[in-house]
Amino acid sequence: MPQLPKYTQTGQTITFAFPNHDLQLSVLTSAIIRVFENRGDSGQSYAIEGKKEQPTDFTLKDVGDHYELTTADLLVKVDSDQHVDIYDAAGNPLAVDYRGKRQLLDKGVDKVHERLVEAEGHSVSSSTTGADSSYFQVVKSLAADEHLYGLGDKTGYLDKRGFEYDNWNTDNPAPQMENFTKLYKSIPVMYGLKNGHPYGLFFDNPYKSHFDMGKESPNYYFYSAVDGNLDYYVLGGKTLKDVVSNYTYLTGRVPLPQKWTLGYQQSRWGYSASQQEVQEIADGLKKYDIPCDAIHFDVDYMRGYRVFTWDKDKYQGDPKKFVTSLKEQGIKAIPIIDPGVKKDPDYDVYADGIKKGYFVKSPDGKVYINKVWPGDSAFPDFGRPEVRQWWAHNDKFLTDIGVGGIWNDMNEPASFEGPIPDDVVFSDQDKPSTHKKMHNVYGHNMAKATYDGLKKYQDKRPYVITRAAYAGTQKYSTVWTGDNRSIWPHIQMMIPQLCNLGMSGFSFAGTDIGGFGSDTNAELLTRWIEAAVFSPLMRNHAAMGTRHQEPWSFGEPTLSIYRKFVKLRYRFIPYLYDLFEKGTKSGLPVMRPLVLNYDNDPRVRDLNDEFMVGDSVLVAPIVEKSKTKRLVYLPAGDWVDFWNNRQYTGNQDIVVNAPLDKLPLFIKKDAILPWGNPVDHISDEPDKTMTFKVFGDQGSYDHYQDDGTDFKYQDGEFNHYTLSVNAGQVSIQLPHHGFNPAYEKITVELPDKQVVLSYDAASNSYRE
Ligand code: MIG
Repeated sequence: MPQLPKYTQTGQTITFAFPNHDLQLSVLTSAIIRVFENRGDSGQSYAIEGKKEQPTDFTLKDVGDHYELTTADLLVKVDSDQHVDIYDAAGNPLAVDYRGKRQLLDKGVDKVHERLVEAEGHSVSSSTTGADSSYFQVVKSLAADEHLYGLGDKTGYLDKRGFEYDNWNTDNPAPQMENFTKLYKSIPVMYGLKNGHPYGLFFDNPYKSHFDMGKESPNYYFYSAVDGNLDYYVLGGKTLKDVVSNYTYLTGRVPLPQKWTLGYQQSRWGYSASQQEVQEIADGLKKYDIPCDAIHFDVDYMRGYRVFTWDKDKYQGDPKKFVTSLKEQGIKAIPIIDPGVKKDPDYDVYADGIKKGYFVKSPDGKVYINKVWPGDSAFPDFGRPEVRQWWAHNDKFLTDIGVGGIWNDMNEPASFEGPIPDDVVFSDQDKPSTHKKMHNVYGHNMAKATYDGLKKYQDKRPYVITRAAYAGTQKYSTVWTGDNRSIWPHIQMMIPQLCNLGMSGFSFAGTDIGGFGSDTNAELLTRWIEAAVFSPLMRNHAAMGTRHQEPWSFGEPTLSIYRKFVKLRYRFIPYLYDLFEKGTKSGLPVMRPLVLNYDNDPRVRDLNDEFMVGDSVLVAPIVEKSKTKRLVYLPAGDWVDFWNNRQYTGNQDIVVNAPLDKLPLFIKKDAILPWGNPVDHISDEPDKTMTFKVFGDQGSYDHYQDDGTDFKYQDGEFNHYTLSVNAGQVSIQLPHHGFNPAYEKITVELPDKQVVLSYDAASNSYRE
């Protein structure tokens, strides 16, 4: 056994002098430790902004054959072979380096057979060919009882164990199934529940990377990257919630959205080719009594797919007039913006970008051109702060028209004429770098630029929706999961996908309701609107050329059921808004897997067809064709059936009938939920009244209210209400009253009675 390396300490960073590379451990907090090995890459993190290190007590001891670094939450052991082993404070192993040799999936095939197999269209797996030219890898032991979560938007199931994934933002229109290793986002955070003990690892490296989550072997999982530094953060905490909270402390939390963004949104690729069609959709929503807050404008509204243009010919010469009229009808316009700028010297955005040198270039110095929607296009160099500012400035074109937000697509970046070569010159802030390094943060930087533009020119909480993202993009943007299909496996996938996105920091996420590609059908659309009624982003969107899937497309009973659930959504918006507000402080997602709330319960560790909304609402949608009843697992505690108030004790499976118009929905006993007024659109006018439903005869609840649009809440312009119910007695306080008017009247619905309280200015509280 070689000798332990020498070390030096600077502040909370210990540097161990190993022969090849120094290894650094930095204590950021008692539950966040950075493991860093400089392998020559420079530059700053895109995921982490600002100083995250807090003064933290820790000790470092030489215990003979290894060092031990101890904080209040974590114990890290470093030995002379450069193993890094992580334990919790009680000494339970969390992430311990694997000592054995990797066991490749098979012994490989010879070159001749490999070519034949590939000629038939099969791909030979990377570990077989050795094509996985890993620059470094981190291999950690798997326990028999270990479950793995996170990784953002990947396909498949809640528990990632047994699968492999790549981080290389990719637009692949094929049906996304569990064998897909990559989608549009790269969010390299993973969580483990090892023998019931939670932890997380965040690998902050934007280069292409790979996670094998115990597919190759049940004995280990590994992470590898093709370049960059070894740079990962160990995340501890007593519960899985603590660990998620620590991850979002590090990479940032979803900011408070505008309230209307939680409303229903209607979209279809094709609507925006004519003002008349968009108006027909708005009329349909009104006629069929479907509450709605936004219509999305896909690529067709532009002039020849030129970003930051609006084809006036399609909008009676005046898009602003139409957007204003839509707003008066209660509906915001959300236009799409792609990164590709049409190569056209007569087009000002292109000409300006060329003049200023803002597009990425081939190594020979010429502007790099690939094809996207507008045909030959140039790609803004979003890694540069100056280019982001320029892009943000272009947003003014849209904010002047009066849009409600901006939808960013194709920002992986996608390209139609082959992939962008690795060596195309993209900037890393102000330094020339490569596509190889900047690919996975391209969408992140575009979303950040869009956020900055909206903030500057709208003075509202920016509403950005992006398809591509990196860890940390949640600070700037909502996400949707891209091009799913109208197939049952994709309504099923929605649950684990949104739950893992939530655990990966992306609380504000949604899927295309009804399915994007392929033709939907009445039953699928119905089940989808039910399953998505709590989806943080609630948007029906479909591809051009597919069967129409507006709520009224299938007649009855689809329309009535659809309406019932959209109306239910609006009742729940104050609860969702409260959860978003709480999430700005806790970093916990709105929509969550049961394991996040009940990490001690082995039954929920790979539960793919149920989820929770906050701590109080349990949803068990039907996600299979022709099914009208299902098993619902209720975790510990007592539960109330939302539809009939029947009570159940938890820790058991129950059989629930769910005919086509029913979503199995359970509320935790003694929970209190705010209950929004029935509205067609979320109004900018403050609510004068509010209702709370009590699912028991006791309980307490914290409720938040502000103007729902701008940043004044940051100067204290918000109200914080606390409700408590004891043996049927209601009391409501207003511990923070900074927004006016506070509710004039509050109705509290108990199981057997209704209590109405009015605001009393003298005591600044509510009285019967
Ligand atoms: O190449 O703008 O995921 O939502 O409707 C397709 C057209 C480009 C992909 C997006 C989808 C959008 C579509 N876009």
